[in-house]
Amino acid sequence: MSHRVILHIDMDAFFAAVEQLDNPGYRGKPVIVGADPKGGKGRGVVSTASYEARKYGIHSAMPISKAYKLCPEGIYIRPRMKRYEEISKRIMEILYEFSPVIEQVSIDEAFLDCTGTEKLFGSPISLAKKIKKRIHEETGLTASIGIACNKSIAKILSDLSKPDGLLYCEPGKEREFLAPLEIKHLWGVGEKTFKTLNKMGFRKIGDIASSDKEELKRVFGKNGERIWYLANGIDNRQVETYHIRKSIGKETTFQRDVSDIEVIEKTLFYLIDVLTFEMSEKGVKGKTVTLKIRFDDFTTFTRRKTLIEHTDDSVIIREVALQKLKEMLKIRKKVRLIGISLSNLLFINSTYSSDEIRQNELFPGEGSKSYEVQKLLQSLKKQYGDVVKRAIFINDRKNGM
Ligand code: TTP
Ligand code: MG
Repeated sequence: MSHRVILHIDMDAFFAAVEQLDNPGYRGKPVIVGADPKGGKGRGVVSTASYEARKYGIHSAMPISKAYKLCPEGIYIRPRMKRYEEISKRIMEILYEFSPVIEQVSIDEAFLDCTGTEKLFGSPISLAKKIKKRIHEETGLTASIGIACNKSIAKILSDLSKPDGLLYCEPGKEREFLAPLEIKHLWGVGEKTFKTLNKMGFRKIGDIASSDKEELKRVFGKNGERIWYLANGIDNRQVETYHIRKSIGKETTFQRDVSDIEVIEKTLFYLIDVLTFEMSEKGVKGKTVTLKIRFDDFTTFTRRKTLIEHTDDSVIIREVALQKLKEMLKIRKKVRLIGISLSNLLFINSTYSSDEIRQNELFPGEGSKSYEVQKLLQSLKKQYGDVVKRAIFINDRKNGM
C-alpha cells in the first residue's frame, strides 16, 4: 500500500523572527511583538515572542502588561503586517516549487502533499531538508517541518520539532508514535474537552486509542468519534488546494482589423495592465504567459512562454508579450483580436472562488480602485479612436486561453 507524504511547515516565532531579521541588533534578544506595553500599563496582548523571550514565560495572547512584568528589559515592537505578509508570500512560493498541492493555513503555516515526489526530491526527510534550506537561503528564517501520512500527525510533529526542527513519522508507526503523547496535542481537544477527557481518566493519546469509540461518541458526539480516529492515527482529510482556476486573461476584438503596430502594442499593454491590476488585487500570480492573436482571415495563433518565477508584474509580462507579438506579426499583418493570459497559477491568500464568472468592468466609476485603468483606456481612445471594443474576462479555460 502506498502512503501519502504530507508535510506541515510552520515558521518559528514568525513575526519576532522577521523583526530580528530586519534589525540585526535584536538577534539573540527577547523580542516581543504586540501591543504597546506603555511601561507595564499597556492594554492588548502579545502577538508572538522570540524564543529568547519565551524563556521568561512570555507567549502569544498573553496580556502585554504581564509580559512586561516578566521581562521589562525586552524589546517591544508593534506588528508590521505588510512586511510579514510579503515574506509569507515568498515562503508560499518556495513551497509551491516542491508541490502544487499546497494549503496555506495561516500567515506562517501550510500543508503540502508531496506524495510521488520521491524521484524529484528524494526521501521525505531529504525533501524536508531541501525545503528548510531553500526557505533559509531565500528569507534568512527558520521553519519547522513535520512529515507523516496525514495532516494531523504532520502538524503535531512540526510543533514538537520546534524551533528549526524536522520530524518524520514512518508509515505504519502512527499509533506507536502518538500513544505516549499528551491528549492536548490532538485536534479537536480544546480546554473543555480536555477537562472532561481528564475526568474520564484519559491522560495520553494511547489511552484514547484503546478506548471504546462508542463511549466517546456518546459523550462528545461526532467530535468524540473524530478524536478516537485521530488517536488511532487515522485522518483522511485532503490537503485542500486552491488551484481550481487554470488560467486568467483578457482579450479584445478590434472594431476594425488593425495593422498599425503601435495600436496593437498599446492595446496589448492596456490588456496587460487591466489583467495585472486584477491579479494583484486577487492575490494571484502566473508563471506561463500566453499571447493569442486572431488575424483578419480568422486564423488564430497562440504563443507562450514559461517564466522562472510566478509573477503579476506588468513590466515582465509586457516584455514577454511583446517578443511573442513580434514573432506572430511575421505570420500576417492584420489583427482582428488580441489576448493575453497567465496560466500555471499560484494563489496566495486569494479571494477567487472556483466558479466565479464575471465580465470585466471596463468603465468603473471614478474613485474606484480601477480608476487608473480607466484613465489609461481613455487616453488610448483619445489617441486611436474607439478601437478597443471590450475586454472579456476569460474564465477557467483549460488550455491556456
Ligand atoms: P504561530 O505559528 O502560532 O506562532 P509563531 O510562529 O510566532 O511561533 P512558533 O515557533 O511557535 O510557530 O503564529 C504565527 C504568527 O501569527 C505569529 O508569529 C504571530 C501571529 N499570532 C498572533 O498574532 N496571535 C496569536 O495568538 C498567535 C498564536 C499568533
Ligand atoms: Mg509559527
